[in-house]
Amino acid sequence: MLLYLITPPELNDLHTFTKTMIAVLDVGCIAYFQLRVKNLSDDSLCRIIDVLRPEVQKRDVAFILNDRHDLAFATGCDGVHIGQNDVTYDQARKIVGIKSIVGVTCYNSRSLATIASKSGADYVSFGAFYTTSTKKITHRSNPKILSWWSGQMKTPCVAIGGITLKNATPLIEAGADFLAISSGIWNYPDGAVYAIRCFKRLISNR
Ligand code: TZP
Ligand code: MG
Repeated sequence: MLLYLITPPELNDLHTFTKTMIAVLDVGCIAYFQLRVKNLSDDSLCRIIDVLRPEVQKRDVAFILNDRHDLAFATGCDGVHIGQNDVTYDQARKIVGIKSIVGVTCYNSRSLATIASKSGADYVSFGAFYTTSTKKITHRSNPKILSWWSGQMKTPCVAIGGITLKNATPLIEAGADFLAISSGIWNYPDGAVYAIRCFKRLISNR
């Protein structure tokens, strides 16, 4: 069990964020890092990727871009995360190539996840498990889908949505392979580095 760190939705002070991100990554226990910022021009997005991507990749963490398979390929990201309203898995795979990571949002749906897995997705994500202000939630998930999935399928599953230190344990016990977290790290009252240290302890030996 490892973590999947998602950026805050806005990165207004990129310099300060980069320093915090490096300190967080250096704690360890993070497998994926997703850049998820909305409503930016391609130029602004590429500028952020150019700053963050090398720091993430040199720590052996996969740099995943949300939504934009085209830019993920063009800018040297390790992969792309696509939702059910983005391009299809096949369209994304065709652009990013067989070596890149493609992850797919599957809400609380066994059938969407089975289709994604059979198509070749590197991971499927289920959520939202809890309420969150990071994203307007259209689907809620139940931990039962994690136990069902991990009992049947080899494709790793990611749990997402409102995950914090206080509510993560049922998802870990249900069989999530990765916990995807944004506000539970960045908005933690004692700081992001402290939060990630606590998560590291929580998931150790899982
Ligand atoms: N998809 C479902 S919930 C969510 C996304 C991208 C937001 C995750 O952020 P947080 O702050 O951990 O709820
Ligand atoms: Mg999307």
